[in-house]
Formats: sequence, structure tokens, C-alpha cells
Amino acid sequence: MKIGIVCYPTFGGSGVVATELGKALAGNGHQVHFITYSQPARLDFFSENLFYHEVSVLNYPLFDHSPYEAVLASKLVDVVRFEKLDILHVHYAIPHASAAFMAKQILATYGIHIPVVTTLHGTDITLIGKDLTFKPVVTFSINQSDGVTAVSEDLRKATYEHFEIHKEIKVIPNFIDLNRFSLKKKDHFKKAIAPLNEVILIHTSNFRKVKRATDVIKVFKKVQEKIPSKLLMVGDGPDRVNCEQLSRELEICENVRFLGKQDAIEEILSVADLFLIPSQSESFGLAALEAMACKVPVISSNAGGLPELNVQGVTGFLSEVGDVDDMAEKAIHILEDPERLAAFKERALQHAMKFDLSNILPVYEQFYQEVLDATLA
Ligand code: GMT
Repeated sequence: MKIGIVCYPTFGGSGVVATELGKALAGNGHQVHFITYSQPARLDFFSENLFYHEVSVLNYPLFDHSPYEAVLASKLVDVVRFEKLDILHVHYAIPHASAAFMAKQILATYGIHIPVVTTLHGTDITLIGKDLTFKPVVTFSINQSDGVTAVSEDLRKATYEHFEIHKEIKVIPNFIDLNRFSLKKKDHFKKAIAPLNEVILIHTSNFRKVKRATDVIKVFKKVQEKIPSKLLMVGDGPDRVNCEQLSRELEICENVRFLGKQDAIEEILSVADLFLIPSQSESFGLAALEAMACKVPVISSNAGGLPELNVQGVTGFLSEVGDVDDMAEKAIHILEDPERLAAFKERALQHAMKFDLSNILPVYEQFYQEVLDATLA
């Protein structure tokens, strides 16, 4: 198949999923064309089946805001026509699904029919999408897609709850490449972070409000009072400065390291004992899956799709959003007993294996085929 993929090229979860999916599809013999405004962060190698088409955004003096959706639609028309694509797969509804709809209409005037698959990732539904400023466009473009997928059962439900959708939405969860995400031997790094063999807690995110990263600091304050421990905060974003400030106020700075954005996240996860993800809303929680694949159990909130990933008392624990006391108590419970910790680590990996790329890739391939068959019928 010749597949066009549209996504945000950044480190955000939807961009990571889209890029990893594209790479895997290319590895399986499909020709994959990424159409984005800059090279996707994880698309950093050559493959004969991978192509990258840059959407260049014009900065004409008349525009206060560049009309990205229009230039993306134009680029889609161009790439679909000249590369003879079979299908377009857009990740994150805003504005990719509506740009794809516009491109589809334009292509129809050339007698080209291009099926569009839209994957809903999370905040395109739960936060931004349901805002009235976007809602009519999001509703329309989901309904106009030839196939729609959501990354969790909870997101599927939320989409039907918040929008008038008359399309079937298929759940295809996030996935992990266990060849990349697995426990690495990083003793040297571990010793540098925790010289007295303290346990290591970790949080990775884009530090947006929705992640409640300051709750991580509050939980850690309580944990380190009971158990010698260190905290790694990985990533960057608006709440990072608040987390740094809070660490100072709580006088725990010497035990908290802010590492900023990191590429080799699996190497850092490999030294960790516990992952914290206290999000306000989380459609799936790819970051937690990455941790579990590296044998790191999870303390999470029970928001969104997190209960579909983190199994209460098995791979970690879930608490109500904002209940930092409960999260700290559960974290201490896991960390205080080395045998218990080892059992949680093992079960985290066992559960992560269910989301291995090799299980999820064929589901996407089959879904594309079904959409193609239905539109050709
Ligand atoms: O909110 C983010 O962290 C980024 C966002 C995105 O769409 O880029 O991530 C969402 O998509 C990921 C991949 O499907 C999911 O694993 C995340 O749970 C989801 N984030 C939220 O729902 C907040």
C-alpha cells in the first residue's frame, strides 16, 4: 500500500505513535509518505520505503496567523496526486482531519478518490476538540472520515459523549517496540544518580497543565521522607518552572534532577524503579507504557484510559486525580519491600508485552484494507 501519514512532528504522543507506525509499516513493505511541517523527531534514518514531504508555511505580511490548514490541504492534494497514494492516515483531529477532508474534495475534482483514516489521540477530543471554537469542525471532519480509530475505549466513549458522531470508532491502542524499549544495563548512570543505591522515581512528559507534574513533586516529597530516593523529571514544558519552584519550597532539590528533553528515553527508564503519571486527563498514557516495557511499575491517576493500561495492584496502583497522599502511600508500599518491587516490575513488563508492535501493526493494516474495500465497493 502507499500510505500518507499526517501528524505533529514533535515529541508529543500522537506524533510519536504516528512516526513509529509509519516506520513499522515501511519495514513491512508499504511505501509511507510523511506529510508534516518539519521532519518528525523520530524519523531520523534512511529507509527506501520512507518519504518525507515538508508543508512549508508562508509568512505573508497580511496574515497575523498563517493559514496552516489550507497549505496542508494543498500539500496533501499534491502528494496524493503525484505519489499516487492509496490512503491517508491523519493523526490528531485538529486540524488534520479537516485538512484531509478539504484535500479529498479537491482530489475528487480530478477524479481521484482518497480514503481518509483519522486517529483520535486525546486532547483533540477531551480538551481542545470539545471547545466550542473547534467543535463543529471536529464533529464534521470525524463524521466525514472513511475510518476512525481511538487509542482507548475511554477515548472512544468520550468522543461519542461529547460529539454527535454517527461513525463507528475502532479502538486501536498505543503500542511499543520492545526491541527498543527494554531494560538496558546502565549501572554507571544509576550510580551517578543514586550513589547510595537510593530507589529512583521518574516522570516523563511535556509538562503541560493536564499532566499535573507538580503532583509528582508533592508525591515524591512524601516518599523520600520514608525511603531514601531520587526523582528524575524528564521533558520540558510550561509547568517545569513550577515544579522546580515547588522542589525549592519543599526543600527537596538535592534529590530531584530535571533532565529536559531526552532522546534515549529507554536508557533513562532503565535505571528507574517507579513511574509517576498523575494526569488530569490521559487518553492512553504512552509514556507509562514505555516505562512498563522497561520493567518500571506505575503510580497513576485513574483518569481516561489509564485503567486500561495500568492494572490496579498488578502493574502498579491508580488513585483519584489529585490524591497525592494516596499516590505516595501506594508508591511507598511498592518500594519498601524489594521482593514486592521485583514482582511489580516483572508484571509491568508482562502486561506491556500485550501492546507490542507486532500485535498492533496487523490491526492497523487490516483496518486500512477494510476502509479501502468499503470505499471501493
Ligand atoms: O497530551 C500529550 O501528552 C500529547 C498527546 C498528543 O496527542 O500528542 O498525547 C495523547 O496521545 C498519546 C498517543 O496516542 C496518548 O498516549 C496520550 O495519553 C494522549 N495524551 C492525553 O490524552 C493527555
